[in-house]
This record gives sequence, C-alpha cells and structure tokens, in this order.
Amino acid sequence: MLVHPDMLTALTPTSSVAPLPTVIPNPVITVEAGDVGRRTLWVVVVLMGLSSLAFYGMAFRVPVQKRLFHILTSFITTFAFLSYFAMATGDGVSYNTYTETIHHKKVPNTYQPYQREIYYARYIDWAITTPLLLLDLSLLAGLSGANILVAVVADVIMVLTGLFASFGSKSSQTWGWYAWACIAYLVVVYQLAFNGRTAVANKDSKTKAFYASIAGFTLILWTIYPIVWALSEGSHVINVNQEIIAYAVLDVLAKPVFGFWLLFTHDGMASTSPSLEGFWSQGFGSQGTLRVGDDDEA
Ligand code: RET
Repeated sequence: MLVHPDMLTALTPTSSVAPLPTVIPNPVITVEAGDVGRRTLWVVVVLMGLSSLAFYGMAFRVPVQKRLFHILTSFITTFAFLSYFAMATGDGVSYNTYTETIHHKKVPNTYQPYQREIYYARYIDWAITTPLLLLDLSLLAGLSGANILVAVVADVIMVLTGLFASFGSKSSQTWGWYAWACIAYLVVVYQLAFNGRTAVANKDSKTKAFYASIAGFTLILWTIYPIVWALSEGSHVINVNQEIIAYAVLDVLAKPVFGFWLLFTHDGMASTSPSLEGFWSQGFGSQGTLRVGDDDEA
C-alpha cells in the first residue's frame, strides 16, 4: 500500500508536549473554624442576646433621666449580638491569603500558600461598641468633651488599622498596620489612665474607687486583645477555633460582665451619677408643640 508523505509526517512523534515543571506548587491550605468554633459563636449569640434583654429590663426600672449608662450598655451588647449572629451563620467572614516560605538545607526554598478565615464582622462590632464602652467610662470619670473626642477617634483608628492588618498579605503590611493600631491604643490608654484619673479626682470617693477598679479591669482586658491578635491573625500560631474561643471569652468579659458590674454599681450610687436633662429626657417640651385641634382653631 502506498503511503502519502504527508501522512508519514503526521505519524512522526514530535516534541509538542511542554516539559513538566520541576517544582509542583503546593496546593492552597484553608485554615478555618471547626465545630467547636462554630458552637462557641452560637453560645456568645445567646449570651449577648440575654444580656441585652436584661439591660433593657434594668433601664425600664430607673427614671428616664438616669438611663444613660443603661442605654449605652444595652446598645453595646445588642451590636455584639448582631455581630456574633452574623459570624455564627457564616456572614461577616472572608479569607486572607498569604504564603509561608519553607526553608530546605540543600534544595531551594519552597512556598506554601494558605487562606485563613478572617471574621471581619468583629471589627465592625468593635468600631461601634468600643467607642460606646469608652463613653461609659468617660462619663463615669467626668472626662472633658475634648478628651472624649480624642479617645474615641484614636479608638476608631485602632480598630480600622487592625482590620487592615488582618488582611495584610506580606509581613511589612500586616505588622505595619498593627504598629499604627498599637500607637492608637496607647492614646486610648493615656486618656483613660491619666486624664480619666485626673477628672475623677474631683468626684466623691465611691466614684473614684469604682472608676479605678472598672477602668483597671478594662485596661487589662483590652491589652489582651492585641496579644490574641498577634498569635492568631498576626502570626498564625493559634488556629481559628482557638482564636474564636479567646475572643469569645474576652468579649463576654468586656461587654456583659462589664455591663452588669457598671449598672449594678451605678444603680447603687445613682444620686451622684450623670443625669439626662432637657431634650434628652423631656423632648422639646410642651411649649411650641402642636396640640390636637390647634389647626381647627386657627
Ligand atoms: C487589635 C489589633 C491591632 C492592635 C490592637 C488591637 C486592639 C484591639 C482592642 C479591642 C477591644 C475590643 C473590645 C471588644 C469588646 O467586646 C485591633 C486587636 C491594639 C483593644 C473591648
């Protein structure tokens, strides 16, 4: 049988297959919460929900002028309830991708890509609730408006730069943002520890002693947050379940426990606590408001 020369060319093996790469990239490892983490989130949803109800109940038991701390504290646990509900149902979670270098003795380094869950709903919660916690403490101490403003702005900067740090993909980014957050935190500490103490010095001895204890408790507790962050989102030493549990314990102490302590103590010394007057408790008053039937008389 005669074979056309073109057919011969078609049958000849060629080297059209690309050479196999010598280093196969490692598959991405996903670091995420397991059952323990998810259950912990639900436990906190319930605790924040119940304490919000309790705080609203406590608010109703005091006259409206004396509800300032009750209202602020109820808002704090309500926001935390919503944020934990988001995280427990899988909302408010994203991934941060980063690569770790694996060093070898004789062959070149290899690289392991990871994607780790970031519960960014926390940061939205903190951006709203930590200023409210600061307001609770500042009003207790009698801090000036200017100092409260500085504390609140520094606090919001701390949370937002912390959020950027969580999504850093190289260490200069992550730890750079972390450094700005720590500086902002020091401003908050300064306002509470120094200006707060100076302001409360003019108050009665009960308020002075109470401020010293609750502000001391707050500063110790708040200082543990950047440590947990450094071990979890920062250097990935602890896994996502451990991260969730650590933040859950801190959040329950910083919000419901702080809140019950503040409100029970406050109710016991209500005579010396700030009171809401004028518009904040009475509205615009009866003068000048329209009464039913006014239009008919005109
Ligand atoms: C971050 C990381 C960057 C460095 C610093 C942080 C501080 C966070 C704090 C959070 C407090 C949260 C509270 C929540 C209540 O439920 C953002 C973790 C300094 C102090 C009190």
